[in-house]
Parts: sequence; C-alpha cells; structure tokens
Amino acid sequence: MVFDPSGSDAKNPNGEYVQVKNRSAAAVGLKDYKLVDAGGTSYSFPDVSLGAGNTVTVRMGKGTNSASTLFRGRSNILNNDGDAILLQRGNGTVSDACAYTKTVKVSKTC
Ligand SMILES: [Ca+2]
Ligand SMILES: [Ca+2]
Repeated sequence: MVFDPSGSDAKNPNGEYVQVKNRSAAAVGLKDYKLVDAGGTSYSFPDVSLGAGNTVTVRMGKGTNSASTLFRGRSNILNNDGDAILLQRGNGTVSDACAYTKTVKVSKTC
C-alpha cells in the first residue's frame, strides 16, 4: 500500500492505495470482504471476482471501477503516521493484515 504519496495527500487521494493479491489457486469473490483500518473506517468491496494470482488496487479517491482498480471515493484515508489495515470477512475473520508506523516512509508491503 502507498499511504503517503509525494505532495499533499488531500489533493491527491488516488495517490493513496491498497493492493490486495489473491495468492490462492482459485478465484475469490470479494463481496464478502472489507478493508478496515485501526480507527474502524471500513471499505466494503463490490461484487467482483479476483482471479487466482491476480491483484486488485483500491484507490482512495474517486473514479470508475474496473476489474483491476476500485475507487473508495474518499480522500486522505491512510494515516501518514501509522495505521493497520485489515482484510476482513463479513463474519469478522481477519484474512490478512498490514500495519505500519511513522518510521516507515511512503509505502508498505506485507
Ligand atoms: Ca496519507
Ligand atoms: Ca504526502
């Protein structure tokens, strides 16, 4: 994920993004998943399928969703001074997590 793109994050909301990769051997429907940050802000995925080995990019700003890129429609979501992003199922199960602190600059890969 990129949480602190160069320049003003508020002016470049699509510079902030989270990428989710499907490491399994089968396609996964994302409708049951959401991204949740430490503050409880959540983003529920639309009803799209992520093919085996494929990656989807969730950009924080506005745009038109495609198979590979989804848009959150907000701005300045990813805190620059540290946060934890969880990939959660509808039943609360955490499928993956990626945390960072302010000592990490610009981006984090988990
Ligand atoms: Ca930011
Ligand atoms: Ca910035």
